[in-house]
Formats: sequence, C-alpha cells, structure tokens
Amino acid sequence: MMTGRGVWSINGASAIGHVHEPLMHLKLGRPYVLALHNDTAWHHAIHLHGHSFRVIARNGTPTRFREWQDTVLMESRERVDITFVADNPGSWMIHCHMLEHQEGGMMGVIRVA
Ligand SMILES: [Cu+2]
Repeated sequence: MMTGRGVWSINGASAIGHVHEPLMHLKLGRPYVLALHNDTAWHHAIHLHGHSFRVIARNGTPTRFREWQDTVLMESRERVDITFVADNPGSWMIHCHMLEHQEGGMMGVIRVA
C-alpha cells in the first residue's frame, strides 16, 4: 500500500534503506499459502527470493495453470494466493520488482528456519 508519506509498504512496514524485522517466520519444511492483497491502484510484480511458488488462485478463483515461478504480476486491488514449501532456510527478500516501488520501501524479509 502507499502510506501518507508517499512511500510503499508491505503489511504496513516500509523498508527504506534497510530491512526491518521479518514480516513473517516460516517453519522449515512446512507448506504455506500466502494471500497477497494489492490494496493500491497500481500493478505490482511481487518477487520472492529463495523459493519458487505456484499461483493457486486470483481473487478467489482457482488458476488453470500452476507453473513454478518466482514473481507474480498483481493487478490493482487483486488478491493472489501463492503456495510453496518453505524448504530453503534463511532470510529471504520479498519485494516489488518495479524498482521505484522497491526503492520506495515495498520490500520485506521472510525468515525460514
Ligand atoms: Cu510495485
């Protein structure tokens, strides 16, 4: 989302210059579904490091093709459900691949341990 200060954020946290505490802690080896909500009027290309995922639903409708990917292009106001197994330990960036958005704070860390 875009905050009143004109910067971008994920889950209300805006990472400018450095990344704050992890957005979430995932248990190594467990499967997860992340529900990504784009609460803005812009498209965002959400990129996850360290893992490949499958898009299983868009706005609640199951997807037809579920290829492995590391980036998903989200439309304005869209909800995208992705799933993956947290099988790679470490601290992994999740960020918008539109670099002006990332630079504006639209990034965070997911910790897998
Ligand atoms: Cu973006």
